[in-house]
Amino acid sequence: MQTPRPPPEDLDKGPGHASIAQEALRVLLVQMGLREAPRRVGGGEPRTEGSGSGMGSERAKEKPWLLLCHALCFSLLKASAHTVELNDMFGQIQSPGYPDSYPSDSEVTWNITVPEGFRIKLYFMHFNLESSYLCEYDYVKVETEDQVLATFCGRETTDTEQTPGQEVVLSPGSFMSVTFRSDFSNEERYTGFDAHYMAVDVDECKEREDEELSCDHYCHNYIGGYYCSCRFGYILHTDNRTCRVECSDNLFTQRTGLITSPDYPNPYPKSSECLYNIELEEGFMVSLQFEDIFDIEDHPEVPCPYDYIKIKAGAKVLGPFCGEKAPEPISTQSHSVQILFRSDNSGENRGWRLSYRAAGNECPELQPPVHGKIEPLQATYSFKDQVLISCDTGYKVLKVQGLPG
Ligand SMILES: [Ca+2]
Ligand SMILES: [Ca+2]
Ligand SMILES: [Ca+2]
Repeated sequence: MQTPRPPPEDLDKGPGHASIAQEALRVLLVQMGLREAPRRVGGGEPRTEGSGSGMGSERAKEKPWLLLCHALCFSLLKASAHTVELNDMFGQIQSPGYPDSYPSDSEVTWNITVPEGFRIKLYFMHFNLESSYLCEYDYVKVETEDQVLATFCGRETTDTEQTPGQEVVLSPGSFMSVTFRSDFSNEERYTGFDAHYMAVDVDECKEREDEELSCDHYCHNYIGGYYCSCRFGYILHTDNRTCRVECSDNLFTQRTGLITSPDYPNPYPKSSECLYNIELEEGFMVSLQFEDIFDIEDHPEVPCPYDYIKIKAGAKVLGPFCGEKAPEPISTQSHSVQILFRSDNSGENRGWRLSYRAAGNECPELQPPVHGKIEPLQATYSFKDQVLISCDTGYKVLKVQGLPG
């Protein structure tokens, strides 16, 4: 393993034979790109892995003139750290001076922004930076606002440093920043890098894991965006994501009937408001009974905040009902009942089924005539029941008594 370079502050050896002022001037010229960097005392051989302490003392010889330089050309160094804003759909990024060797003490950041619905693909055609343990010296760092995507340095990938090679860096969103930094010296000449970027489409249909954003039924990806559509019989909700049904116009006038949530026993549609009206003549009273599966999205603490069923009978309102336990049978005492069922924009629940019966008031006891019969023959009769009274052969119906209506 290569020994990490000690920070300049830890170095305490002398400046060698060159005078401090001369060295400072030389570094200034190098900074300005006017002069080639000097070879260091002890030769310009690249540091090798496991070379250990020798390197620290080699670097140590640079210290005093280097500190002076930092003081002298502070403003120059500052000017070399800059940011470039890139907003095109594609582009090229190169190290300063490319294809010539890059200067020391240089820092450039390219902020790449592409439109929403795209991400950024970055790749390198050429890469040649000074190598160092964990890329401490010179590096190219690729980041988003809150995440480091890659750090590259060196000439080839080792255990502790990585070059981009054929690797493609993809941003998760529509922003990427690329920072190139070189430290205060180079062991030899490095030619830097040549990178390219392009905006690529995000396939929202394949990548949306968040239910709050994904399409309820069908998803259609296109370059720069996506849209949702619905199965036959459904309508896209104004949220452009969930599929609702039109179910506000159900009228029941028979004395018995069966009502279910849409698609029962399959999961009911999202974002829907269904209204079922049971309307019978005055004199009837409707009773309701839930059957089989009852499954409406609920919450352990808050009563029915998402989906619910509400029953309105005359002036009475029953519910909201939700959860997995069906309400007990309900005698509404009314001939007119409205059932409201509402669902929100998420969840998969199977819904409900109820049967209703409308019963009339009971009639006084009815006896067949002495020489005749009643059809149908029942123990009791109620409001709106119809009977046929007929006489035995040779007799006539004279008067009908006690039958309502
Ligand atoms: Ca360097
Ligand atoms: Ca897309
Ligand atoms: Ca729901």
